[in-house]
Amino acid sequence: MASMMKLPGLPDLGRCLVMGVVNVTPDSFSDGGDWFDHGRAIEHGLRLVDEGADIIDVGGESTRPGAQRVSRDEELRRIGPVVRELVRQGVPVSIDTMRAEVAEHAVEAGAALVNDVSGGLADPAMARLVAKSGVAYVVMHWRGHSHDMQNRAVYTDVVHEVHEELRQRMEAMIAEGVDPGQIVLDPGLGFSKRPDRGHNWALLAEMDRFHELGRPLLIAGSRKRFLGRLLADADGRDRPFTECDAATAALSTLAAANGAWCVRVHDVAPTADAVRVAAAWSSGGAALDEGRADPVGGRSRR
Ligand code: PMM
Repeated sequence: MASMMKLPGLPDLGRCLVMGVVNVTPDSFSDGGDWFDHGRAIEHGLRLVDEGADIIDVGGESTRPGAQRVSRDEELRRIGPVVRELVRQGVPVSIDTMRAEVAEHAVEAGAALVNDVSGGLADPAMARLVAKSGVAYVVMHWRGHSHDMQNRAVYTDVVHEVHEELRQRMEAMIAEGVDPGQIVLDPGLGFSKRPDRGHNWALLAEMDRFHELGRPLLIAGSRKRFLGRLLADADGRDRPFTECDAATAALSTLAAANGAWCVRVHDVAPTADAVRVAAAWSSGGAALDEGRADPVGGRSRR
């Protein structure tokens, strides 16, 4: 199954992995400003590992709808010390960036995965960097920068179009020298997908179509607006993202049960439990019966 594919430099625990988010930004959608200070960001990353995160995704640029870009130097200033310290403490680190120079800096510091929400479209130098470094690389479905991405959420058949565009990006990266074994695919929930049009749910309902592309899948729906919209109150007001963590954990369970390789979340503890429930369910408790003390990969406690 796609979820069990081994990626270079990353754990293979026989279950869906949990990626904990550390946004070192003042303006990210759900946690902007919370971890903007380097010390707090590092502490938070380590806490998420204690809660069961297998990978920590460090980002220095907000991609919330409408966000403006930050400079390369500012992005480097934000992520550098956080990536270095988490790597030093033995944490598998992912760098959430669209810039090849930022990815290069993080990989040299020991990051094991480059998480590029633009799938190589934002920076033409990204493919070369990824090919040269050999690290795992997330290709996400993307139609443009945050300032106007929601204007591009126009589809006749969202599943078909996202599938095709993702396949083309994967092939473009491979044509530039990236080994297919480095690639993870992500349908990009919330990115040029409208919360009021069912775009995100259509993609989730047809996850199998994305498995056909033959690469591990990353699902990142945590605290996104389509959850708030689903859970709107009787007056039609979206549920605040701070109250969407139970829905996120439910999403994690279903993503894991449907073969996701990894789920990216802000609130790690419930999802760490969710992926274990999904693994035990789908194996029929086989690992438990074998008497393994660590039936579904254990918690990655330090
Ligand atoms: N979403 C956000 C940031 N990084 N990376 C991937 N691969 N997929 C995503 O859907 C994704 C991402 C935005 O979420 P946040 O700012 O609330 O963390």
